[in-house]
Amino acid sequence: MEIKIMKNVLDRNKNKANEVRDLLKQKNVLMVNIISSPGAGKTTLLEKTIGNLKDKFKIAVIEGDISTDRDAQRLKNHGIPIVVINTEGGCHLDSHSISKVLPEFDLDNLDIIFVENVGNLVCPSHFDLGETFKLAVVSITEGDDKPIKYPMLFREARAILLNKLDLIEYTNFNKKVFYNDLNNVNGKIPLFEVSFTKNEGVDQWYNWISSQISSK
Ligand SMILES: Nc1nc2c(ncn2[C@@H]2O[C@H](COP(=O)(O)OP(=O)(O)O)[C@@H](O)[C@H]2O)c(=O)[nH]1
Ligand SMILES: [Mg+2]
Ligand SMILES: [Zn+2]
Repeated sequence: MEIKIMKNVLDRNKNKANEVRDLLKQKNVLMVNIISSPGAGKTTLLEKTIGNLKDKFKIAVIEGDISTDRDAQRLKNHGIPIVVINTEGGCHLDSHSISKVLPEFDLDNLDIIFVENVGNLVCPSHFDLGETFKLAVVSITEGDDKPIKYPMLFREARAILLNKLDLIEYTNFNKKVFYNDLNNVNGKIPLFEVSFTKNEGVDQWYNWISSQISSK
């Protein structure tokens, strides 16, 4: 019985997600669902990426936050449209909440919407938001075992950012182990090794995301 209830929830979420995806396709807007554990660097990624791309593309952000608007505050200097979805403790965003906030944006005047999902490696991977693709962010300080422990995200994502490379010498992060596990889960996925705070490795990421927007 419980299994059936869970399935109904996911089915309803999927149906709404397909509506969202159809609308965004019709409006020619890309939506990127950013998933990571808390603190991997999603908001930092957005601060830097918006700063780099905002002269070229029209960008908006949906901030999923459990109880504050702190991440949105960090982004507001960029002068782009931002909507906060406060999940009131909920550990993931779903397609219904995305569908509800989309009317806040002028979709005819946007190229891309970045969605910062709630920091959590588990259920955000299961809830389709109607995004064009998922982006996984992992960081050196979390350890090298995330692809093997949370394979769903790494299977579903279109690209991975491995952030905080500047800290690798202070940790026991083993790149060989990380890449070997990742290869078993998803061998073909593009991956960018970066340090967003030190602006290292970021140009390849900016080029890749720009090409995704340009070819939408
Ligand atoms: N050393 C280092 N710290 C980083 C890097 N990227 C983010 N941080 C820090 O990690 C913390 C969490 O980052 P944040 O972007 O808020 O993560 P989020 O919870 O995924 O949105 C902040 O103190 C950031 O300054 C990085 O490349 N190197
Ligand atoms: Mg954040
Ligand atoms: Zn959840």
